[in-house]
Amino acid sequence: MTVRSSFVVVANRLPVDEVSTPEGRQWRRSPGGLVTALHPVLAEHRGTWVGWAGGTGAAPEPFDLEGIRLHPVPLSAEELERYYEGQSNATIWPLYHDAVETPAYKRRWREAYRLVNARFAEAAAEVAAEGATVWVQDYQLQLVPAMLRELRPDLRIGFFLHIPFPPIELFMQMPFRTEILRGLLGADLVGFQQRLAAQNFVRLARHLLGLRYEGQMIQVDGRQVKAGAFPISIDTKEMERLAADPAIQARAKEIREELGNPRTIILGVDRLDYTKGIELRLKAFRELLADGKLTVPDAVMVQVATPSRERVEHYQALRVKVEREVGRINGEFGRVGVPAVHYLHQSYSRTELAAMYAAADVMMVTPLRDGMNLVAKEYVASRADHGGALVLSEFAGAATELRQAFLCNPHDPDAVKDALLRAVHVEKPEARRRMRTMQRHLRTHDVGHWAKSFLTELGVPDMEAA
Ligand code: GDG
Repeated sequence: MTVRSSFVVVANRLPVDEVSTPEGRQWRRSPGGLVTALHPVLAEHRGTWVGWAGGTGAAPEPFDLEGIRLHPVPLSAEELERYYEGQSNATIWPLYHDAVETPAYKRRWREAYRLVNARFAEAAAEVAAEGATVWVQDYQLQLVPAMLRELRPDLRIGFFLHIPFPPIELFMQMPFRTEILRGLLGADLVGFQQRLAAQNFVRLARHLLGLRYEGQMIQVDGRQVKAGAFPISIDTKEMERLAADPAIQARAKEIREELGNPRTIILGVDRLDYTKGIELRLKAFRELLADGKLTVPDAVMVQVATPSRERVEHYQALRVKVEREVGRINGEFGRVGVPAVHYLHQSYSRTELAAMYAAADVMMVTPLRDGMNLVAKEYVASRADHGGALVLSEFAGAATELRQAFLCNPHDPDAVKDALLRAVHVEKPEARRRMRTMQRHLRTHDVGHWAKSFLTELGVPDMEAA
């Protein structure tokens, strides 16, 4: 029997992983800010999360986990390749990130995207109770709001885009641009990370469809669609608690020792993605070593590059480029037993990441374009000791809030080098002042605040009262 919910989240992935245990294979809630933020609302409303469970072929039956109903949507191997790797990650992802890599356009990807979006919309329509609120997440599902409205005009529909929304000139490249825009306009509220992105969206609605808007309210077919900025954040308390754990502090000390107790540890943590500016960060480090402004083993760099989208071509090419640069730096500046760059193409546990944050003197977050960037926020929240310094790209959404970071333009190698040097040499009291201000901001602007602001604006009654 289908369980119907008054609150439904629709996202590409379900917030669970299937793990092997002595009792057999079981589902476990995956760590992540989104599910942490939405869990209380979902639990209170007997909420349902609609999404792909991983794997291809038939989907598992809907099931309950920790007070949430999980409703898996199936994907075939071909759909995974066309809808997810193709249209989502080789067309929309690069286009929305300033086309820093050339987007590829393929009809069969588009068709799969349409088909899969329709499947998600149907699943949401099936599980939503009369008058329910449905919150659709991210760029993989931009057609869902309109498709769902068509099926269920009684619903209140929200959409949040986790990545940037491009300016008109770029968006206009997309072959099925009108369909995407119409898809998004099916929502009552369309949320973005940045005010500028929301502006791009309302202007696009006028440009492409001739729609009228006032402020951030667009008039569509006699309805009103609101656009707005809702900068996402992290579970600040949880990050602070993790970082304060004595076991993590001890592990941080051990990491420093394993690296040879250098004066300065420079850290990068990213999915291995061409938007994250990993290469330009390595280049800045190499040039500073060549200029003699930094020396090994006084300064070492640790770059965690979590494997990501490994079947997409641009990602394969990036891996080759990054690994060549790491080899070059270590070849020129490393010594026996003392590499200049510790490059880790691996995934780590949250606790090991927290220990790395605690061990790092300088964190480098240098994306060419990023919707928000949670790593920057995690690093700041984990420095309860008020130590450490953050180098942050102006093109990360996080730069709007973390003004006390060492901000830089990642397209300008000299600006990156300058920011890195300033962060390395900052006086302790100044570093502390900067950290403290940013931490205060994150305590009030955590992921719970994000979810609450969005849902209140969307008109979820209990959120307003909460
Ligand atoms: C998209 C937008 C926006 C990374 N390596 C490991 C690991 N991580 C965790 C980090 C962080 C998350 O993954 C990455 O989040 P980011 O925000 O940095 O980047 P995207 O994945 O590109 O996320 C972005 C975000 O959506 C939310 O709206 O901020 O702009 O692009 O939490 O800690 N976690 C673990 N092991 C790893 O090796 N456990």
